[in-house]
Amino acid sequence: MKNSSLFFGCLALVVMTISATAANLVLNPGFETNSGNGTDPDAWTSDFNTYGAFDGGARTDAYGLHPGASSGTGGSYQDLATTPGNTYQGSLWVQNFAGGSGASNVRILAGAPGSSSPVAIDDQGSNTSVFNSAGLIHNSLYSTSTDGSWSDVTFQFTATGSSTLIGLYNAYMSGDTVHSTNVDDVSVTPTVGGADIVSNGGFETNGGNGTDPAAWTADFNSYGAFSGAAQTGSWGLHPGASNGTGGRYQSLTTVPGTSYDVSLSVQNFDGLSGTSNVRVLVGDAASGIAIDDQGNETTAFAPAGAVLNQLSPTEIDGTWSEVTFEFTATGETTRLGVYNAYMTGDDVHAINVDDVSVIPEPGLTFLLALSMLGGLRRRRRA
Ligand SMILES: [Ca+2]
Ligand SMILES: [Ca+2]
Repeated sequence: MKNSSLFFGCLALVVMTISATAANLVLNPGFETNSGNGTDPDAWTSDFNTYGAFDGGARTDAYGLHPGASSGTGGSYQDLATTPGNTYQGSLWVQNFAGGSGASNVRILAGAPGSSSPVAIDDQGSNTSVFNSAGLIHNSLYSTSTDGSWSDVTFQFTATGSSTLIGLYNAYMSGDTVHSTNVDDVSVTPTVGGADIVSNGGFETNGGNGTDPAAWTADFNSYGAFSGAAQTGSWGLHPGASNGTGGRYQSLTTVPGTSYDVSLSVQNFDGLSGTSNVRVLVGDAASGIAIDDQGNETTAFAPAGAVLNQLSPTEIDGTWSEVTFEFTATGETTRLGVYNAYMTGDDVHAINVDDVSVIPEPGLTFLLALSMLGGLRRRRRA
């Protein structure tokens, strides 16, 4: 008995170790293998105007990537082996060049290559020569820390092909002051917990502008699918209508007690400058939660059943930003709602949403593995 306990203990440890150290798909992720300053780091290819390996851009060890040259937009990419339908978690560290203070931006792209419909990297008219908007599965812009320190940025995507390009760019955005960045320690790992449980999270399946996107139901005052709201693909969601509060929801199949990561990308309508707010609700079907501070309430969620009720942690502005939340499911069905929230003091009061995902956290794998081991152990004892 003692031996078998030891055996199952070791097996559990092995399962947990495998889960905790999912392989990084990125080759030369720390840019340490290169031929010196200003060269392409091994496994990375210049898209346009990239400086390359830089010994002044290291967060760890000796080298980092300086993705744009001469304080201009530019960057590098590499091809990752992926499994269609699987979700991936990405991370990288960014800093202003020379630790300078002020604002800079880094753009992250993932998707398939193509020469038509190029994707904009900055707001100055620079386009990638590698990524095609039709095959794009991730597009996000991140601000560096304005005090010049390194900060960790994370992103997610669901692969659509057996190979996925990932591109990292310095993006010269109007209003920035530094326009020059370093990048180091890139990782992309398969999400151990499982696949995205949101249906039509990219809103690509719909009947045209102003219609219900497939799988999404209007709660109240929702415009619906909108071709002007795409971060990736051709469509997004305009959750409210006429600059007013409103939104949509769908039902997810969940496992009670399991934690889920919610991610969505949000931007002001028409890329307008100024502030807006998004509210994300997760919970049971019923009515009565306030969406804004104007007296508008959902008819689709119950106050007592809400396991998540949050305004965006920061106000939305004219650029796409990723908003992330976490919740623990309490039932086998969980509603997810996304709303434009008209808050007093905001300027724009209208948002677009795209790329909504809900992914079970890796803990699920541990629990399933451990409960399977528990079952095995009970059978051996019987
Ligand atoms: Ca490094
Ligand atoms: Ca989309």
